Amino acid sequence: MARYLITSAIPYINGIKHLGNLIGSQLPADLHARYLRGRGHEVLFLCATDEHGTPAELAAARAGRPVAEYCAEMHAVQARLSQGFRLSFDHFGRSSSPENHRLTQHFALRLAAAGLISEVTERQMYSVADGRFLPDRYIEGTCPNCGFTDARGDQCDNCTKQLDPGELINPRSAISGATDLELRATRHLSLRQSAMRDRLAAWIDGKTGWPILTTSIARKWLNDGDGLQDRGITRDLAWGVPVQFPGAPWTGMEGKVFYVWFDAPIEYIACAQEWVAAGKGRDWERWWRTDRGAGDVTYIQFMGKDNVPFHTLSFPATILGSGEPWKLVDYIKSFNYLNYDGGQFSTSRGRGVFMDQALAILPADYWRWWLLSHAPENADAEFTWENFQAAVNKDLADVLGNLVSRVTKFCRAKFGESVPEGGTWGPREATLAADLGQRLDAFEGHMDAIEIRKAAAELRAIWVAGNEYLQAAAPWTVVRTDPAAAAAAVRLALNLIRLYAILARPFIPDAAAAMMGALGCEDWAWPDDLGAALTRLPPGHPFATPDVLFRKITDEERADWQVRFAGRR
Ligand code: B3M
Ligand code: ZN
Repeated sequence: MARYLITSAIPYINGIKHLGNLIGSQLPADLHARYLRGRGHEVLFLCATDEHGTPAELAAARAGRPVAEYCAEMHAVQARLSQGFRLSFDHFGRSSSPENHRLTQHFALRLAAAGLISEVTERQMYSVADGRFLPDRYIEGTCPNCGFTDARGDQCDNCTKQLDPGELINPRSAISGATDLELRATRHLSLRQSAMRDRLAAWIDGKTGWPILTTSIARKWLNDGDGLQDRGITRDLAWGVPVQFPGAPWTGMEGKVFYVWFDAPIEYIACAQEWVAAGKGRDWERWWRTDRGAGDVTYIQFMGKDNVPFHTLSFPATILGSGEPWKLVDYIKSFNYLNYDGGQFSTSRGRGVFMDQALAILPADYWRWWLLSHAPENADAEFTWENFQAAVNKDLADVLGNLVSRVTKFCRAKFGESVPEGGTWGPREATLAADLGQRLDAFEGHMDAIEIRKAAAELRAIWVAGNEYLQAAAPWTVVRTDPAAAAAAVRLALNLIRLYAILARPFIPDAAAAMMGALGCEDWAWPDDLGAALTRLPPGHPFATPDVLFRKITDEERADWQVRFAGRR
């Protein structure tokens, strides 16, 4: 038994996430956490909401709410939806927690003591009417590229050009609309990442087994242009972790907070402290401090590809720069994007399926199965309703669900609701067992390697093998001439249902629980000994015939949903 720390990129607080966000980090992280637990390992699985920064402030302002209240409410909404999707976090924390405030300030102190923080003076837009400096996103104006009148200081949403606020024509404050803006000098803290280039490069070079998607992004940032840039880590905002705190070695930083990307990854650690504070665990240092036992922890992070630079360079710079024995990540699993029906998911246009809408139309397992079996691992993937309907109807209803209902119903009718006795295994059973043994090895290999699509395909093949066996053994025909042989086949098939529940549990936990529940069994032990697993339910063991596990999606539903989630133009 080994110990695994698993974190998912922490979702921004502003708004409900869509299915593309879900498959980009939280759902695959959950799959892996569940798998490792299933294999008997000790797992700490953490996630949180990312609550600071301009998006949170702006979303709260748009909702007409104080930002702290807005974040508390949205955290509760996201927590409820994660539960709905059966995301098995040991704790779902908040980056605005007191723990994260303290830890973020602690890291800033350590980095300053190590000479890795410098003070820089910048010229930044100041709004006289609002009495404050405006971060890039708080400045709007006309795009110099396409003439769009609502371009933001950091980007034009119409032509997607990245902008500098100084380039906007007729700039105005996004808060008040005021146009009396002027460039004023202001001081900020900067993390001297450039001074850490060699240490970071050496660390990345040691990660030979990492996915190409992860290391290529990191190397590009390390080596491109002038190399690793120093990075401003403070912003002129009210909501966030204050930069001027008792004991801080700088002065005059009142009214500034740390940049959201500085404090967000630190929440991975603070979240473990919150987990202890919530009474769910006793010792967070055992997971995070290599001088307190975390040396034998394997730490795996899950995230979308756009988050990779922050996790391969910025956060390690914070950790290494502190000079303290914090646990560094061992493996980063990153994802491409999931597109929606010929375009992109769009929050502003309501295009695509969002987590709350998904659960309102179908149970979590349907979505989990499709998303995981189509995870955007090696390239972007696309959700289409045709593909979703086909996967649900074939894989879940026809292949898995049908096997479960056929076997239990037939057994009830011919032998009663307990595992039948009589008969022995013949060559057909031995062939199935050998085939399953090979497939199980392959499945475990893919799961260990976090090759999610391959693992899903192998799992499906394991279900298909059971169906093919039943088709060939045909107990419904054989029972007329050789009831003992039919009993042996049904007994094996009932044990297959248990095996499938165990293997499928990380993907479709509710269906797995229903299968195991119907079998009246609580033994979820991993089938390390396949032969023993296939005879685990002995003759005479009672079961209950379960309800339909998965229903089919009709063509009418598919057409209706396609229109309903197409979004506004
Ligand atoms: N909230 C971005 C995202 O959700 C950001 C991740 C933070 S991970 C420390 O894609
Ligand atoms: Zn533009």
